[in-house]
Amino acid sequence: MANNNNRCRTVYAFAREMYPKTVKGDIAYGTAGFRTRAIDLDYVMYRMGLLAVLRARVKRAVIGVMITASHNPEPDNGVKLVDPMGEMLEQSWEKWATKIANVTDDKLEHVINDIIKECGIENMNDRPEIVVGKDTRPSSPSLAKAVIDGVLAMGGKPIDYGIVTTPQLHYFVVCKNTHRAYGEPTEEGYYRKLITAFKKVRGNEFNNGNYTNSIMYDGANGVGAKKVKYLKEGLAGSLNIAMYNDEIIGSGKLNYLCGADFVKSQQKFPTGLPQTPNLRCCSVDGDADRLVYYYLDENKKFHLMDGDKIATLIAGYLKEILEKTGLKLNLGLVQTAYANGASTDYITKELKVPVACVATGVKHLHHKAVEYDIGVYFEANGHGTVVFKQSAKDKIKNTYQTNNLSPEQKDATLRLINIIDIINETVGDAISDMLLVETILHDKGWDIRQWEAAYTDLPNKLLKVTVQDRTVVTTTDAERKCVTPKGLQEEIDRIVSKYPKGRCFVRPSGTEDVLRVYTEAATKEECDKLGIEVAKVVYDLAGGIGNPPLVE
Ligand code: 16G
Ligand code: MG
Repeated sequence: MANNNNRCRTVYAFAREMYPKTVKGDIAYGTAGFRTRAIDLDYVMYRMGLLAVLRARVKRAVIGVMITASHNPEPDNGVKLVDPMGEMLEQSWEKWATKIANVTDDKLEHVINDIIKECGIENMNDRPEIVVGKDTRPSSPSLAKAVIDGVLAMGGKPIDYGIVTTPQLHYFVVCKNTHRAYGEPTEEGYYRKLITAFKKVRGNEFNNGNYTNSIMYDGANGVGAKKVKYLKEGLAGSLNIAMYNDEIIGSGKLNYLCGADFVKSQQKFPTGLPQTPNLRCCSVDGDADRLVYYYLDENKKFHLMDGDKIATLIAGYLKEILEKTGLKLNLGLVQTAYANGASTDYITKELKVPVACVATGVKHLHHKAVEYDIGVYFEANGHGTVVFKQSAKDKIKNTYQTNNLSPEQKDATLRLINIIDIINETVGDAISDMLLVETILHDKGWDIRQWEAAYTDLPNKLLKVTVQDRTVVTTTDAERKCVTPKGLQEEIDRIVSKYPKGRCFVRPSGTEDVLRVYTEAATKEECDKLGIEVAKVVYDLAGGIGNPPLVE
């Protein structure tokens, strides 16, 4: 205990001298960690360094800390903690994260002691490794130093990976915790794993049918641009990646008029890419964990292939491959309420893959997906991956070793084995997802229009309503129904029933101080009308402030 006291005093002295709490109010733990203006984050970062070491001691494993504000503007920043198997910090610890981030400097020691006591941490003398990564924001280096100082003050061993994508950081954490069974915990190891598997599946025929091996890539002027350069070299022509929006550090252009979030939320072609018709284009976000595809047709009309389209492509393909292998493994798709109704219909009715719906946020999707032998999960915004149970992977590998497979079965099983290595199972990964989509399109011999033709999205709209207090809205049924305020859901149901194929839900944002209103209907006009009608009711019943609802 004496040692603990010394440790806490070091932590406190450091906090007071270097990272005093500069913001009076509290910062809230959002959907995926803390995120706000970078200038307000020094002390939060230091404290997350402290917390990461405590978490590592409890889990007796390596923990990750990623500094990024993803698709948000360049002056913002944020931090997320990565648990031992690549998951987001366990939800039960969000309360500790919130407490330690918001306590005054003089009480920091108490919170640390509370965590030590409640979690039964006995050994404060070991040096658990904490893996730290950051995106390309100009504020990231000094914030990373704050995290590292926190780790050191608490007696941990920081491993600084410098600028990496969020999914690379998750990968490093899992590699370390599986003692390299998942892969080499280095950037080279990451590229090698993905590229080797990709090239094996692609073989020597780089083109196939209507598929051509060239893609336009929008790097959002961020880490996704920087990292794809290495990938591109390794792919050596098997896939030609034409880079756009690759001004990396300090250009002020991060996510500006480009990137996956811009393309998806504005439903617009990004700046900087050639507007040649029918070219297959893709965009990643500011930390390269989201991916969307799109193209312009001959009439310059924009066509989007979002997370739902990617999810259905992958789930449908995995189902086909599984059938060819003859393996009996259960495959499921996890979506959120944002998934377009047409995608859910298509996947359940045509592809006959079971679908589960969970609340927004990767932590919820990932959690559900691991229940299946093979779980595909995607948010409509382009964040997702595939996870395989260890028993499923073993079964696939063992089957490949048996002698009683037909040539077709053998071929499909080997393909599946390689596909597992293209996928970053640790979290949604734009780069790995892109390689997977390219692999599937290549195998099917499809151009982007053939992919798009699988089903047609229902027109949809996302509106924001600003209210006094967004916590007045609470939801149930994976955010598809409002519980409070009283009467709101009845009003929504009444309005929705007037619109053919109408669907709508309202939820408080986890990252912004607003309510979100999502609507879908048979035509664009009806969808827009439905959105405004519901937004007005929300404004009235949930305490709207400022101007009545505006289209986002
Ligand atoms: C976070 C989530 C993202 C989700 C978004 C919703 C992670 C890694 N990121 O960015 O998945 O779609 O929040 O934001 O979980 P909202 O709550 O403001 O609508
Ligand atoms: Mg992101």
